[in-house]
Amino acid sequence: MNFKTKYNQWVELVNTELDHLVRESELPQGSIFKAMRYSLMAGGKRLRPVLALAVNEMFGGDEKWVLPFGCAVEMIHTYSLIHDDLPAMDNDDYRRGMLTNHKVYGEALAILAGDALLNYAFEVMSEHILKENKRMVSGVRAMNLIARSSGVFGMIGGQVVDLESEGKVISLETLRHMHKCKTGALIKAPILAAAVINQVSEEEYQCLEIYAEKIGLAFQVKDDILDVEGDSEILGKPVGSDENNSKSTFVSIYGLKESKKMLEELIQEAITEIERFGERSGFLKELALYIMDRSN
Ligand code: GRG
Repeated sequence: MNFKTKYNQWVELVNTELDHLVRESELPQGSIFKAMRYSLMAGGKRLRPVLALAVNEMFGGDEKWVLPFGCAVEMIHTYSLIHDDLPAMDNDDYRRGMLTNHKVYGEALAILAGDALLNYAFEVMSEHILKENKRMVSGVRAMNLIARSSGVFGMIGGQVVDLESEGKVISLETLRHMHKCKTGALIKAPILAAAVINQVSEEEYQCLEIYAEKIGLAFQVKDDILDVEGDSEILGKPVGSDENNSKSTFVSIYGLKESKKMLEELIQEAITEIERFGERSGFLKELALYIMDRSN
């Protein structure tokens, strides 16, 4: 099966599971479920759950067991996008080709929808783990990894550095640290969570960690490039927001040409690392190339 077909199959699987996990409700608080579903089911590449599923398959793992962890990361990712778009943060009107959550439901419910998705991610994972005694320890380890990656040592930490860097020229070291936390941590989390669930060896874990860090950084470099030369129709959000918000990006510091070179190098390094797994690495190799060539 070719890469795109396989990717799309996994996207379908994830969408079906998310649709099943977050239902509309007749309860008096029904509006929160609507607001959660609005952003969660608005499309998106589903890159993070696909990464969990791909690593899991590489080790011959049980798809049904890893899927809720992947979906939980997607819920956390969606909460971060809802909050990032709020007037107090980036104040964006469009996301995933649709009006942002606060534009439709108002600021208060959008904040709560983000909070609810974050909380629900941990409800989903913990309920799933509680179902099977035998896999409880590796399940809790995977959940802990996801918690840490989305918190103050990961995504939230990176967002704080981003917020406090606006309008300032920051060093390459700070820029890398910011992106390692803000974007990279939540790309690395599903990869390593699937590794932990499959009880991979120390050597295999390290290899996946390097691959994850390379594609995580490459993902951000590409994001910065797309913000300059992407198509807003395809991206589903306006371009040029980094410049408008006076953000330091790889492009603003290095220029387009150098950023593209950096992107190619990171992807090549990621491929070299994952090739250690031999034939089993086919999908993850192609996925690295997809990150480089993506248009949204
Ligand atoms: C508010 C705690 C908090 C964190 C926000 C993720 C984030 C941190 C901000 C989003 C800003 C941004 C555009 C970051 C660049 C990388 C990124 C996460 C892009 C969006 O991810 P995609 O391209 O989105 O995977 P889809 O919609 O495809 O899921």
